[in-house]
Amino acid sequence: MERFGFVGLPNAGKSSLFNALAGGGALAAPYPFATKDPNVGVARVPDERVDLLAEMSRSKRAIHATVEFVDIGGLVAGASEGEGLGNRFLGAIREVDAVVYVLRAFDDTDIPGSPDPLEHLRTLETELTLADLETVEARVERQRKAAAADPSLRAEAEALGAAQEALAAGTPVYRSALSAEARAALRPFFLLTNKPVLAVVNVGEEDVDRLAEKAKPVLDEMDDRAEVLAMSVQIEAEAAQLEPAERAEFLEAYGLGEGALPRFVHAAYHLLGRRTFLTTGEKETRAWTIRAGAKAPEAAGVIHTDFERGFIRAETVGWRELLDAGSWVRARESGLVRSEGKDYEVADGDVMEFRFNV
Ligand SMILES: Nc1nc2c(ncn2[C@@H]2O[C@H](COP(=O)(O)OP(=O)(O)OP(=O)(O)O)[C@@H](O)[C@H]2O)c(=O)[nH]1
Ligand SMILES: [Mg+2]
Repeated sequence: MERFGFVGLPNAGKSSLFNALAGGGALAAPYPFATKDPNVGVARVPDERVDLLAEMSRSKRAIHATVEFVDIGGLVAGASEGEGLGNRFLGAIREVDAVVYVLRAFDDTDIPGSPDPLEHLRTLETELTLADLETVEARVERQRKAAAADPSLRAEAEALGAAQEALAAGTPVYRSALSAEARAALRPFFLLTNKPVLAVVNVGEEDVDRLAEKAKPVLDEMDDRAEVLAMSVQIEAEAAQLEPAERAEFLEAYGLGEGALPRFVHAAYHLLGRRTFLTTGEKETRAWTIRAGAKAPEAAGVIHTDFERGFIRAETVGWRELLDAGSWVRARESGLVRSEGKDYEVADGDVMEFRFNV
């Protein structure tokens, strides 16, 4: 399951975003540090392909992919030195797949805080960078000594040294000049700024028809290093409280389509390079998440390690073609089902059945 950790200044809308995506459960309040303990929630990834194929196969169960969200307390300038709630909650998001910056761009004089997302971004990154610098400084000497004795540790030690230099200069690792290899070597240290970033620009209700314009300053500042998504977290959180039919009507009135979750997941999967393949049958129809570029045996391994070990071939058909054919049998009769081997790169939306031998 993909996991996302939210960071931001107090009152930026982290808990409201959590509610919008996870369907509620977090206290969102107009005072700083409303969140004292991390909120953890799981959401089903909306995916019509699963629903349609489940209907076609009369599956007993339809299993969507799920994602996890972790909402922590707000950070303030000086958090690394204990200001506000300090930065101890950052530990709760060390192991997430991506960090979500919640940047406030809504103006509301009743709610303390600046409405300038770039100011939020700067303060936030300073604190994350300082937290990482602390982590790196605690390790770098020890790692150097270890590498002197064991050359296999050299890449890690060198990467730590490079990270220390970038962080000390105030640059988060993901925005630094560190190579992909160096960043991979840093993975065991769980640095916060070494993770992919998705920035959510939280705009006011009055700006929902100008999302692209509101996202632009952050987009420019990020210079392609992060995914940037603008939304009115408030409206989306209100929508998430409603019954599905009412929700659709409510979002429609704002011209917001399906709402926050599909857009968020789409941006997040893009950021992380994730793809979905499907399996369908009477027992269940299910969405499985793989990395972009994964070959058929790797996809099989997501279901079961035996499938990967004993992989022979994968019967494969695009979900739309299968649906149009109406069943596996008919799709096969029409020659739509391809028999793919171990070098086949799985495409998003492939429906697969694995042949294996153990
Ligand atoms: N007007 C307006 N208010 C918003 C918006 N997003 C959030 N709020 C309000 O701002 C306040 C703070 O939101 P939260 O979601 O609690 O913020 P947070 O980032 O979790 O704050 P902490 O947990 O204190 O760090 C709440 O009263 C929200 O209702 C918005 O887009 N517009
Ligand atoms: Mg909160």
